Amino acid sequence: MNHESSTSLENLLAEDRRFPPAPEFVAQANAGPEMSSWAAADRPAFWAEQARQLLTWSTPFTETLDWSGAPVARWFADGRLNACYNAVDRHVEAGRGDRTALIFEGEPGDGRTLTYAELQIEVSRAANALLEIGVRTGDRVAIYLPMITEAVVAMLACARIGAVHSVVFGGFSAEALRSRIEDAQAVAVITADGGHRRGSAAALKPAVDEALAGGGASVRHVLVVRRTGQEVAWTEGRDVWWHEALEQASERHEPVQVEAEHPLFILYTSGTTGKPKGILHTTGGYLTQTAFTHLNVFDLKPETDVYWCTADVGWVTGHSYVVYGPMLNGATQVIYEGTPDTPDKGRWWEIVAKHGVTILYTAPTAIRTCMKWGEDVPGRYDLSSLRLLGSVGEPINPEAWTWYRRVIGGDRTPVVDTWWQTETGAIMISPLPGVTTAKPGSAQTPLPGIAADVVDEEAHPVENGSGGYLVITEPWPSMLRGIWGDPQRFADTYWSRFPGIYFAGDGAKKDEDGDIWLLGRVDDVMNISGHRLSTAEIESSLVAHPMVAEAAVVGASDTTTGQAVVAFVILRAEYLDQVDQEGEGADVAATLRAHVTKQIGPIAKPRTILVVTELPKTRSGKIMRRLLRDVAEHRKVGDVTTLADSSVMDLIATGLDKPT
Ligand code: 6R9
Repeated sequence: MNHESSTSLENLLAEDRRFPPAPEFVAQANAGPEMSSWAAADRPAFWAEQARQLLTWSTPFTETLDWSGAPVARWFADGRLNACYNAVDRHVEAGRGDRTALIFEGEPGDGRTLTYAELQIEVSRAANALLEIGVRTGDRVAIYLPMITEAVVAMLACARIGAVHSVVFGGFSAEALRSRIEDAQAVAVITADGGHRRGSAAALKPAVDEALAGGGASVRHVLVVRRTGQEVAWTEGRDVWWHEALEQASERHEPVQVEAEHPLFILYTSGTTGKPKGILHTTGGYLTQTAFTHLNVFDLKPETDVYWCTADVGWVTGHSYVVYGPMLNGATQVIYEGTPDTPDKGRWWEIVAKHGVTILYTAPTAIRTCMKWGEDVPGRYDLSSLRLLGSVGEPINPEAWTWYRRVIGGDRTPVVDTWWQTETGAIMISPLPGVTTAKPGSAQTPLPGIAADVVDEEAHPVENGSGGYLVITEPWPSMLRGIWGDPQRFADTYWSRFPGIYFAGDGAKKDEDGDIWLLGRVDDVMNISGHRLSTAEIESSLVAHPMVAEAAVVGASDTTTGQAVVAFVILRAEYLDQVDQEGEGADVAATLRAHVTKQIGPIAKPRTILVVTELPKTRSGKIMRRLLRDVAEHRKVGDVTTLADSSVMDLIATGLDKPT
């Protein structure tokens, strides 16, 4: 365990505030204490029952779990179903078509609501439009959109025809989009002219054009949503307006019933190497666990709740808790296009008050930002509709947790700290709001049907009161089925550290009651504002710049974003000569920041760039990021005995007088 983990651990375990669920909440809660014992008695049978209760199958399954091909699980494999039918059509067929599905808030203040019946028509038209441009069952479709209703419709339309969506976050660069399109061999891209961000129209289509100019030969068509109305370049024969295609398409479409193990989506996430991993999720198991967790962790009452998850569909949280989980349960939900401070810092709370939001799910980084802005901002709005708050994406520090409950939740609402990953597909560890006495800062207990533990180096469960590695010891329905096109990497990445056991990459601790406290990643993956980024990915981007000879990137603690990117770079000698002559050294940081933004996206942009003459390396040539983290966090540098040359740290320390 590294230095900062052990420090934060002491802070965390000094946290002794307790929040038992209110009796009124317990009395109406969806999940009670009996659920855990039922699930523990027969895990597969528990999930089979959830799959039957929560989903509609065109062919009921008779097999529950097949683990004979481990680590690739097959759940409910002989059943057939359609994800979009389950998320939309069946609610209409059951007479609930008039219920509002989506309440859209555009950043400029425009809005739109869609009922389930209206959504059924729109997804049917979109499915027909996809068929019209030649997309077929099993094909991959890249989606590169702002947070608008069409993003939800596009994903569901793919699922409706059995095509596999690969959503690429709209904040990612053309280069990131190109590599994802090529890895998945996508046949079509769905994008928009642009989206509204921080008060202006941010273009998206040019990035698609650039991505396809530099590769992406598999793409035959680009569907373009008109959102901002800005000018777009047009490639005749390839580009098609979304609204025109939908207008011409029939509003009737029969959902394609697929096998439970049919791929539903690929979502790329950062690993420890430079190449992002295409995490593959399939249909039946994924839908079962997203529906189950959404219903029980958020205690959803579909008739009365107004749910809002602030995540973008570009992240897994947007997949599982904007699109699939809520819609499978027939929820009414808000989606918001823009930033929390546009036009002012009260925007989120204005939305909560305006729509009477009852359940809010967001990330610690957003909560800490609101704390910084001051409690008088939310204090200006009526937030009394809220009855449950959720957190996801990174460890939530107890101060942020208690602030969230007190200021946003009026000292009344349960707070659920939900631990999960792109790979797990759905929530794995979280309090149950009507059962668990909450501890600020702890995700606490594996959900019913989930087997998680904290183990030592030898895979032995640690004693209560000790720390180690968080692992999942039994297969779960929404587990990833692999890394797209790379089964070996799947086995190596998740199943080799502790053979036969899924290792998530997180450090954790069990307290005296056996509750789990997450301590952050133990690998070279950073968590910036709840978004995963790999040090290697940013390093390889930096060294791709002609100015840079070598680079090392670390995630340093940051009070707002959790971690921030700090880059140590060694410049090429030729460049240094040039700087000396022209005195342009100050531009180094700006140039490299712009370069990383272009290559990966703004979230990967280093907060700090330090120009150094050496990097600390072990004798085997591995960069010792631990030491660089000490420097980046202004700590006394730790043990340097494994360095090939221990004087390097002195060189770095002296060079730090002028951080750029
Ligand atoms: C859903 C999501 C996964 C990584 C994960 C962990 C961190 C997520 C957390 C949490 C502590 C929580 N993480 N939720 N850490 N407490 N409640 O965020 O997926 O983007 O794949 O990130 O995020 O480190 O390993 P993803």
